[in-house]
Amino acid sequence: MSAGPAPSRVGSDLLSWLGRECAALASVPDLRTEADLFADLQAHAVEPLRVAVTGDVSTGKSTLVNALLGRSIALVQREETTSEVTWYRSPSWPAPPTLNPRHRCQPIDFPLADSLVLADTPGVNTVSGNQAASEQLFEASGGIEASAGAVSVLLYLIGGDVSGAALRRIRRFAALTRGPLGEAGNIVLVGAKADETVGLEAGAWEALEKELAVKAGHAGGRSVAVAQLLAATARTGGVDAWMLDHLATVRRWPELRSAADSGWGVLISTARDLADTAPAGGGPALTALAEAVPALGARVGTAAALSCAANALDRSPGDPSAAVRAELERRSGLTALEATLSALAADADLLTAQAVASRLRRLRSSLGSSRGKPVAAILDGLHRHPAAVEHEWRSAALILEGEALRFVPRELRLVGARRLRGDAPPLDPASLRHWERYASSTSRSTLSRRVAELVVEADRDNVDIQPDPLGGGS
Ligand SMILES: Nc1nc2c(ncn2[C@@H]2O[C@H](COP(=O)(O)OP(=O)(O)OP(=O)(O)O)[C@@H](O)[C@H]2O)c(=O)[nH]1
Ligand SMILES: [Mg+2]
Repeated sequence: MSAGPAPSRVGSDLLSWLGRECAALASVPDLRTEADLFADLQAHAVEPLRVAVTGDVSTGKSTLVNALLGRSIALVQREETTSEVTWYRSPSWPAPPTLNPRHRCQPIDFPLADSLVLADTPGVNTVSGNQAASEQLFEASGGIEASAGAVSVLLYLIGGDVSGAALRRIRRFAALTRGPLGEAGNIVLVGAKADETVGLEAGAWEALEKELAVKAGHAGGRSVAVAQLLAATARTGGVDAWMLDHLATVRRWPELRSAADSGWGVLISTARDLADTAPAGGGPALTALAEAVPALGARVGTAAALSCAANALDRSPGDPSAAVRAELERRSGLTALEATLSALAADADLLTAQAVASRLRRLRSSLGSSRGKPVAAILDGLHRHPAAVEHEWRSAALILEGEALRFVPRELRLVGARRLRGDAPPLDPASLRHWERYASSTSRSTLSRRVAELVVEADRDNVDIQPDPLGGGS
């Protein structure tokens, strides 16, 4: 075990150092029994950002994972389905040791594979009790298990209202992985199946995102609405000749498009009525459409989405499949979620370091003062690492970019965040005065005062932090 980190380039250097230190713990004679745990801590430190997808049963977690993977790999069904935790990770990352027999690794290349590893998990409220397979990722009973908090970011899918149980679970995870300021900034509330919960109108999505942002503010996170089924269908080959044939039928009969707005039942009865009266050649296609409704529903969720997909054929006569895929993907909102994930992945070094440090802190308490000494030495080294100040500033930036300090005007928050990240010129006098006032206002929370202090400090020190050229996380 080395005495402390060698001072060098900040950022991913810290993680390499942390990974080596965790690996070295395995050779401490007194700690040999924990070898698997140390190997997992090492893997956690050096691999891309660990992201887990969780939420109630059937909120569409596996569908979202398939959309992000661009392939239908995770099993999707109406009823309770996922029973184990599957880690999807680039084949270039060796599998970490299995700390839980109900976790497995699936090597796969996917668009974000260089910047994150993705876990699909059972619902948190299963009848079968399958959530036991993933609980350890999010919570620590007794507050000491170092295998808890083994993910750095949580995507928490919300199917309707944000329940008290969900908020408690989210806050427990935030506490497990908290950063230097007490807030982790590593939680995304996902308004899932938005097509079903609020419909496809842009205004309804804005309202949903605003509502979630308030809750995400309480949870120290950020929020985004998605209709993941539309993205999964667009990206995993769901827009095939069979579907295009049915869309062509919907396109041909304006009555069907308006019927679709009233739901599948009305669409079926309208198609059947039309089939009886349709001129020669139209009947079979209409009857086939009525019969195909359950299978179409499994691809687009709502009849309104089917009608939107048919409208896309009108607008782009060139390549009908590409037009429909583009429309479904646009409606799904998935690119906004991917942008959020990419932004978090750009802070992978920070988020991973804080998650691993939290695990080490719990490990030190569980080992006691004598056996826990080598772990305490690592924590001490982390504290003294040259990256520590930069981490505190970037933590503050993450908080400003999320929803936790929503009462601060958005423009001011974003300028403050950019200043903390060193990629904006000095604050103008009016903004600086705002931040100084926040920093000294006793009516504000400790968190907001500390964040304001750091903005002022970063601005005064005028140090421009350059982004990590390796992208962090590895
Ligand atoms: N309307 C609509 N339905 C969806 C969406 N995403 C998933 N579904 C449907 O919801 C059901 C459950 O989807 P899954 O992806 O299996 O949900 P899950 O959260 O992984 O379920 P468990 O693993 O059992 O907890 C399936 O019938 C999906 O087709 C969506 O964006 N919109
Ligand atoms: Mg599932």
